[in-house]
Amino acid sequence: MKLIFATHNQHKVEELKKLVPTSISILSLTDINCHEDIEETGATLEENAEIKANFIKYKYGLNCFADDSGLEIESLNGAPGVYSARYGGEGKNSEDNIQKVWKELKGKSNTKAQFRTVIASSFGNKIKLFEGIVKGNLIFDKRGKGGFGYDPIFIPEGFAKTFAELGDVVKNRISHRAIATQHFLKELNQLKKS
Ligand code: ITT
Repeated sequence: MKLIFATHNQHKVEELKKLVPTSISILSLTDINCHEDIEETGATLEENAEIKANFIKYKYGLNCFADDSGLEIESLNGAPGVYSARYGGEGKNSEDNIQKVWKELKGKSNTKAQFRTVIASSFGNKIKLFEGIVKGNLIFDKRGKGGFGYDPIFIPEGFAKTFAELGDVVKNRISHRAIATQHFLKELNQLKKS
């Protein structure tokens, strides 16, 4: 089965490919020759995930899914959340985003944060949403070379290393994206049976 993943983020595509069974081949927007930047105008992760999935549905008439993810920091009332990609400026630059997190957290002792992913699937005329959350703590230095985005400063609960240090295998077992993908795969299995 072929599934379109409505994202331009190659890191996400690589993670997803490792999360789904080999019977499902994941095609990114680049793979279907869609190079447009889909404007994420929603006020929530849910709205943005739907916007991305609907864009592909209406433009190409293809079944697809999209994920919108963000880092939600407790002492910043859930910021950057839906604005995680451009928190440090328009460039979508991970280094700038991390610097901005550190600046906003300065002087705060509560470093609790969570990553949240919302997957929107669009099959036929139905949109469905699936959520995944991983809780953890932020640190004030960058550790590790794996992952992407905020991974070098995020230590998931129950671990002593950042997502960037833990690497793909562990991240893909416990991450926000892995949990949301498991829910989505259950739904796919139901669809196949019906
Ligand atoms: P698409 O919209 O094309 O899917 P994007 O990079 O803009 O790609 P999101 O809006 O979902 O993706 O994600 C917002 C930002 O949150 C992203 O750019 C990263 O900085 C961060 N992020 C998302 N998932 C992450 C993860 O698993 N680990 C670390 N940071 C992550």
